Amino acid sequence: TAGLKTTWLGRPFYYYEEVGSTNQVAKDLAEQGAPHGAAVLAEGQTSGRGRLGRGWLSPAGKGIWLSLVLRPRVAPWQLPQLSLLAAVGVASAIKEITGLEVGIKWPNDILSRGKKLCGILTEMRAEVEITQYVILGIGLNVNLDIEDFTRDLWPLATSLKLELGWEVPRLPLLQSLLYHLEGWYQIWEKEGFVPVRESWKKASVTLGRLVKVEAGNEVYEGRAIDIDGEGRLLVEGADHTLRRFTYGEVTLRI
Ligand code: BT5
Repeated sequence: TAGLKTTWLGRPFYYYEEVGSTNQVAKDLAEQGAPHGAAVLAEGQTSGRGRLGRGWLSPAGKGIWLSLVLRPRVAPWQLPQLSLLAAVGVASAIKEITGLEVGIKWPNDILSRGKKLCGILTEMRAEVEITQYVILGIGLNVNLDIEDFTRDLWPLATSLKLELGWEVPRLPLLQSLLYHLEGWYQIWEKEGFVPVRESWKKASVTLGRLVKVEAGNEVYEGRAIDIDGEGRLLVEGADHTLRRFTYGEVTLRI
């Protein structure tokens, strides 16, 4: 924690050589009372998790596999805002350390040239109207080489090293990431979702595009026109009906 540029995020900081999933470790720590701001980082994960039961490739020493324990004093319906906030924070840190401009695909995939650079997994425990804790999991591909990706993943995924052509030092990137996340979190607490939403929209590669949204058994096609005050995606169909999506898989269409 010596090099941390934050006041509360990343304190305490738990560092592991290898875990199954940092989100699981963070969840266990949260259940045992870990405070708001606690962070869990691992060099490698053996069973990194994506959304909806999917996996996350996390080779040792090549990425930032990070989970944060947050205890926001907000109602559960506001929590999707937090994962959009995380995407904005990640984009800010990448820009600061590498100069790379990334795009955000709703809700919170970070892309470079259309390929996935970072994924975010938010898990929470809430009871009725009260949020107990949120685990914000961030998987950022920093120095993965082509060989690190599986054959089916490589056309869809990338790393900062592969985008930039140079090895990116992970420590300054991690420090910057925590710094920007803390900064955005404080803006969100003080001013609400509006400034976060504006910043998210600037980096969005989804808005204005024709999209296909798969949510549950449903597939809906239309133009993504905005995100609302809850972070939901607004899609306008050919018949001008408007649909809002809280979650779902978005495919961008030309
Ligand atoms: C996500 O899920 O994008 C959320 C990923 C969150 C990972 C972090 S790492 C730290 C923390 N601890 C965890 O256990 N998880 C979090 P989703 O949108 O469902 O995307 C998953 C899909 O992305 C997979 O099914 C693969 O197709 C693809 N994928 C897997 N590993 C990848 C990687 N390293 N880079 C890019 N794409 C990947």
